[in-house]
Order: sequence, then structure tokens, then C-alpha cells
Amino acid sequence: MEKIARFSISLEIELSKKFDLWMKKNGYNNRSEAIRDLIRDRLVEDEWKDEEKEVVAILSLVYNHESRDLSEVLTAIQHENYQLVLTSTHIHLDKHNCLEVIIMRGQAGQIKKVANKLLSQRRVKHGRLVMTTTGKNLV
Ligand code: NI
Repeated sequence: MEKIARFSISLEIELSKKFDLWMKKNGYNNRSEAIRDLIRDRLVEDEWKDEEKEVVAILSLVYNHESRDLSEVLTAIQHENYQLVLTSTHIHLDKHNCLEVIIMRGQAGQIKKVANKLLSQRRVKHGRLVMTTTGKNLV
């Protein structure tokens, strides 16, 4: 079993109220778990600041498949970086719109470069990079 460190923190009343409100809004009913998640979130953010750190990412792209060459370009970029791409899923949202979800694992710097290349393609309507972690360095 993990050893537990206990410490108390001092907060201004206003900040403490805001924290309780934030917890409620985000489904926490336990301060310790809320604080643990905030700490983990910051640690993962730090992992991404190190270009060489191994990280995991989920990239979503919404685009119109009728846009000239776009599907081919998006596929070509993924082939060029096949070492990073773990999997991708394509969903036809309606007659025109597609959602592509690409899961990647590799060095943070490389993933950011590939993600930006995909996101910045003309006619990609919306995209988002979820920057997460392999979980190896977190408890
Ligand atoms: Ni489609």
C-alpha cells in the first residue's frame, strides 16, 4: 500500500469558498481527491513542457470530406509519422462532416509538431489536442 503524507494548508476564506464551489461543479465531494487531481494535472502539464518526455495525446479533427484532397493530406501526415500514431478512428457525422480521432504516443515535441500540422490544414473546421500522460510517473 502507498504511504500517505498528511499536511494541512491555509487558505483565504474567499479562495477556500471558490475551491469548494469548483469542487461541487466538478463532481468532487472529497477535498483530498480534488487536490490530488489538481496536482496530477499540473505534473502532466509539466511533462509536456519537456520536448523529449514520452507522453500520450488524443487529437480530434472535424472536417468536410468533400474538401479537395483534405482526407488524403490528413492520412499522408499520419503515415509520415506512423511511429507516433497508435490508432485512428473515423466517424461520418453526417453526409458531409467527418470526425477523426487520432491517438498518439511519443515525444512531446514531436507530437505537438504533428498535431499542429494536422490542425492547421485549411478546411479543418475544428480540432483539439488533449495532452495526457502515459501514467508511468504518476501515482
Ligand atoms: Ni467520413
